[in-house]
Amino acid sequence: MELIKDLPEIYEEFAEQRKKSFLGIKSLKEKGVPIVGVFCTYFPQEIPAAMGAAVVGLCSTSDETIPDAEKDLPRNLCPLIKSSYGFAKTDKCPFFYFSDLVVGETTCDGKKKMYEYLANFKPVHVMELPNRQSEDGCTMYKNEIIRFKKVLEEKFKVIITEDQIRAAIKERNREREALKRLYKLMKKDPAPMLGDDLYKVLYGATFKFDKKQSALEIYAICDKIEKEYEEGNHLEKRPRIMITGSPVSGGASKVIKAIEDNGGVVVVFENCGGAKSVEELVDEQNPDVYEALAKRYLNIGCSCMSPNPSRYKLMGQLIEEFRPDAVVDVVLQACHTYNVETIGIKRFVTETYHLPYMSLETDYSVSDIGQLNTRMAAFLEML
Ligand code: BJ8
Repeated sequence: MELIKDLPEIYEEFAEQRKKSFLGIKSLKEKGVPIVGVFCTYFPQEIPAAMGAAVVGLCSTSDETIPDAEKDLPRNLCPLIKSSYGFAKTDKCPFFYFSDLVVGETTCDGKKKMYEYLANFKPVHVMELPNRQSEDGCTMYKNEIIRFKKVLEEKFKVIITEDQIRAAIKERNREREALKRLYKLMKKDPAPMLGDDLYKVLYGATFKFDKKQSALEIYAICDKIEKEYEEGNHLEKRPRIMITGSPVSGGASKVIKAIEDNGGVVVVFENCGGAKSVEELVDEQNPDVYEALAKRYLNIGCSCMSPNPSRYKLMGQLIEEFRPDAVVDVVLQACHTYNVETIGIKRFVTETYHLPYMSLETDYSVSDIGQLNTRMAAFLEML
């Protein structure tokens, strides 16, 4: 695929993709395509994809709807949870509006309790996610995936076959491979692009409903970046940063900006939205498609798992691959699980890898941007 546009224009188009897909989802709805709204990386996308449904990430990353949410929910709750609820309550998320079914998982306490109230606005199905990545946990999640498949079959009066699931697994794996090729380009030093631009593509791609086409586009972008890199078009040398912790989309993307406005470059996102959501493929050789899905999804290293070895494993792998100069651990305010995990992550980063580490707590507001910039400038200065 030939890309005629320049890279900055392509990045901006991906940044606009969420808004552009408002119309896309409307037209899918008019054609009778079932719409499934989701919030979390643990959601096994292949099951609804197998029946031809569109899967869409629901709005949850802006502080615009938080005052409305705080009328019902406690103020000292994670902004992601308040924002999600606020969008549903105020009907300001077009994806929520068009969703036939909203699916949540029993991840952190705040989220799973919030889903109880979300059911006042939409049909909600909650998947029971175990908190341990044990063999029993895997069997339990496999059964949950089968239960979810039955819920879809009953609700939409369809039969979902294993062959359809297998095809969906292949399609999503091809998309994952394309996204991996893109973010692995950041192993180059100096980096080929800003982390902010990389994130625009990673985030925008989740709002492309034609996954085959999306994978082709991403491969074409990779080719273009590589060609430009060979011609000497890349960033100057900058301190290389890994971001880990809570998701940094929307309001929390100010952290990426603070790093890059102060001279650093985010070369790898370990958190959801980055490698945590994409890195591991579903095993296409496993004859048991449900087990293959359960294993892949349950292996995600979110702090709601206890213990959480997958996070350390992925971080170690990414540190070795991307050679960051430091790690920034982002905690969304009142996220107890990521907050408690900071001490373990700090020890891991500083004692095992001897890298500088910073944890910071933030929300979706603009109130701490000045403070973030000051802290980041001082942190980058010492690298
Ligand atoms: S798999 S990171 S998308 S749960 S930040 S709502 S954990 S209090 S966003 Fe997440 Fe799934 Fe995990 Fe990823 Fe709770 Fe923490 Fe808020 Fe969080």
